[in-house]
Amino acid sequence: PKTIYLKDYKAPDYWVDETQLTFELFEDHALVHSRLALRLNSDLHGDGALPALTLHGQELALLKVVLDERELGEGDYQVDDDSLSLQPADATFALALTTRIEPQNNTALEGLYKSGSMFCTQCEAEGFRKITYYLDRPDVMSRFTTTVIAERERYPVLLSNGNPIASGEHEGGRHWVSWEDPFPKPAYLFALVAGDLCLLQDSFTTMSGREIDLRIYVEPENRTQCDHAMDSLKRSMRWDEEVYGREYDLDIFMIVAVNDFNMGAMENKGLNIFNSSCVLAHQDTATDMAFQRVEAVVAHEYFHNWSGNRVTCRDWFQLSLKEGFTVFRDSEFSADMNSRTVKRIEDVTFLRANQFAEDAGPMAHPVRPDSFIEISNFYTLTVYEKGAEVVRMLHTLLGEEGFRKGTDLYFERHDGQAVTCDDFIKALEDANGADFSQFKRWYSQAGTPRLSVTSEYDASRCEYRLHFNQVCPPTPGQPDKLPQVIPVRMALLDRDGKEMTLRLNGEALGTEAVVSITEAEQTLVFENVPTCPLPSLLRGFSAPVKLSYPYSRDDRVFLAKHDPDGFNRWEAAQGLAVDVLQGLVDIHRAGRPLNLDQRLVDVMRSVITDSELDAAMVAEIIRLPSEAYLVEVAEVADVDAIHFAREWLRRALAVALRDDMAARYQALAAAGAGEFSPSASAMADRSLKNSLLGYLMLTGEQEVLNWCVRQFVEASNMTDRQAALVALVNSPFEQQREAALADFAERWAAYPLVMDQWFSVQAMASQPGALERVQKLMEHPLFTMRNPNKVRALIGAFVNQNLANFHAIDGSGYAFLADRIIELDRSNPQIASRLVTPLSRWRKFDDERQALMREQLSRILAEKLSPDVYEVVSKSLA
Ligand code: BAL
Ligand code: ZN
Repeated sequence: PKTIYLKDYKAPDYWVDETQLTFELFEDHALVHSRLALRLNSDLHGDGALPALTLHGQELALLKVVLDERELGEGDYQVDDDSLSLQPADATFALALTTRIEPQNNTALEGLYKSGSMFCTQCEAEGFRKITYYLDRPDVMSRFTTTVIAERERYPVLLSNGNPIASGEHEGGRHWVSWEDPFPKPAYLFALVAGDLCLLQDSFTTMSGREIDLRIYVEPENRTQCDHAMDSLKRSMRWDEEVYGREYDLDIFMIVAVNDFNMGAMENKGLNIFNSSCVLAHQDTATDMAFQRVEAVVAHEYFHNWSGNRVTCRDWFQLSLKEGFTVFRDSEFSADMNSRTVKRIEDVTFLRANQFAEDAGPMAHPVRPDSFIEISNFYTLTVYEKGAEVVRMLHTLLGEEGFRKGTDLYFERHDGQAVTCDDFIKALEDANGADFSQFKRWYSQAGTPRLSVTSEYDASRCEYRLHFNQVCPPTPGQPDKLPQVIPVRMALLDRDGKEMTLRLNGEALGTEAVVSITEAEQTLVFENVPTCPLPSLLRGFSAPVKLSYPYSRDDRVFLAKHDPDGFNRWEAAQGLAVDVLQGLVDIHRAGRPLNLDQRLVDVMRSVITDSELDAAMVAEIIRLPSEAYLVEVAEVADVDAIHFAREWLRRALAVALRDDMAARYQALAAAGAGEFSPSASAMADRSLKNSLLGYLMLTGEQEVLNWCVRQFVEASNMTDRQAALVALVNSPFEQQREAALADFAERWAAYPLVMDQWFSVQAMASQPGALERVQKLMEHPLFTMRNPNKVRALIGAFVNQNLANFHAIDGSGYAFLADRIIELDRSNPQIASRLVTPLSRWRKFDDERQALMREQLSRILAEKLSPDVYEVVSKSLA
């Protein structure tokens, strides 16, 4: 397969001013008629010479080509596997095409396909070329008019982008609807839906007083699970007006939920198509986490209407222009709707366990990649989450007001355009008179910088020095890195935990400051520092770096109890837990008995018994770092020792804190009994209660088992029921475990998303024998490899979240995964490619496992592969 480079970007030879599409949908195929108004790009071809027109197209049967009303014969154009070329005779011309496609046989879920009985589309990034021949690139923006024709009985609802303009009946029980989208857009934002759907309808009045018709379409059985998504949509619309001054532009905004979807959701103009897992939420069937995900994804897709649709990407190397910015926007929205600190903790935890691992692995790439084979492989944690961190740093450096001035200018300057990450930065610079030339290295350099800090206090001069050293490790294709701009939000604490006034270079900075570290080595000298302080560094995780400072465990305990900054209190407790766990891993590897550091018990007890502290914060503080994160921070990860040490510590903490945990659990259970509440504080209480239940079950006490079974049976909501199920499935109480699993499966068999949880809970259970269990579950009548959610729920959960079993030293987990990748690549390359990630991390493990993992990667590489899987596997072995 061919590698595509950013440096080779060239504007298109032709523009498509108008795109008229007519879809005739049938049970075994679809006909797509397109009529394009094309125009020479005279900026490139000012001399009037007419280059050939080459349109993208894949897996299409071309039935008809009409150039300016003249039907062309086969000798008049060239077709290959990826394109259609012909020679225009004029600088402006009309091209009409008819293609035949088979959505029913489209298992890759790209382009037009069927999900159950419904037709739907997914065009980003390059799916439109599987619908018809087109200039399928984001810098070609066109006004679309779409007519959908289908059998009325089966497909009463026919949708596309924009506003509905006409509809009517055809003979033979068929009907049609035409949609017109007045905003020029690239083909990746095209969407079509046809199905028998029911509707939840509401409205929103925009800041200028326009009434918007809001519609959520779902299959009839899901009608009662849409209220939360609708509510989230309205709050997102209001928030984008208030925080960014962005108003919605069409008269109608639609969301459609589909069961078979590769991604979470898609921001097609005016017609967002969602994975049902990101729309449906009802307390009986969805956990609080699912509620929060629905809120975040609805917001994310809505925010794309400006950051992505009105202003889009020039080319796919600029993907983070819209994704990094939009993830930043949705995370700020969620922070405003819920607890800001807890949201930040969740995001940082996720980033460090997952994106840092990507940045240290064979697929490491800059936020703006330089090259790719298959763009679908670059919808990554780096482009999305690290991209959002980069935007967050810009926000930190400019402040709220400066950032808003910058985004106002960006939207005003580039409305209706396809632009680059440089254009985004330029708008922020111009609006603020700032210079981000060095900062832009965050877009071009891959890898996670390590920021090492040391300090010294000069009592005689009352000076406190902080020395910063930044190093970014080599990544594929980038052996050497230049220093980046690292904004460090910080404070200095005295012995009472009080923030000192900061004085730097004669300037008073208040008690908290953001200092920019721009050199490889840099020293800050704080003046008038009366006593030796303890620094509180990188507050709120103000830059995506690996910070190290030689904190002792006592320092961390002090910060965990006294830092006025909530995020850094959590960070100190996490740091303590990581340190303790790393120590336990070493002790276990040395064959010595493990011992419990009472300081960790002390920190945990202090938060569990603190009823003033936000319960969600307590839940975060007592959650031990994940095995995935411990693997990430290890030089060579000993998965068995990590699993053993973490499980040992969890049990030891449960035993040591049994009475405090039990008292808090009981109090929370009593407070939460009665009417279900979806409020943030009720969610926080459930989160803590269930975390405590997980610990308490490790004591093995019959009394706790009774509490757990009672919670499972009597739960008023899925959060509590699922938490009890998880605790039972991970317990040694076999009879109760099997009974709960059977009960759950019987009760929820008709709810695919609930059954996804049932599959996941079992796939993640860490007892031995997990692989056999997963293999058996693959034969369950409700499991299918054709549904991405099912693959993620069972296979994905096992290989990503059951490290001890996946990494079994006999290599069985690796062989199982390789088989699944090979199998899935034949039907759905995007999902297959995602599954390669755990194998790609082979360098993290011991020699024996490395060899086993490489053997499976080589076995995959020997197959005939999609470009998607080929790219990840070949780069993993390079
Ligand atoms: N644009 C693909 C889905 C999303 O990031 O919103
Ligand atoms: Zn997005």
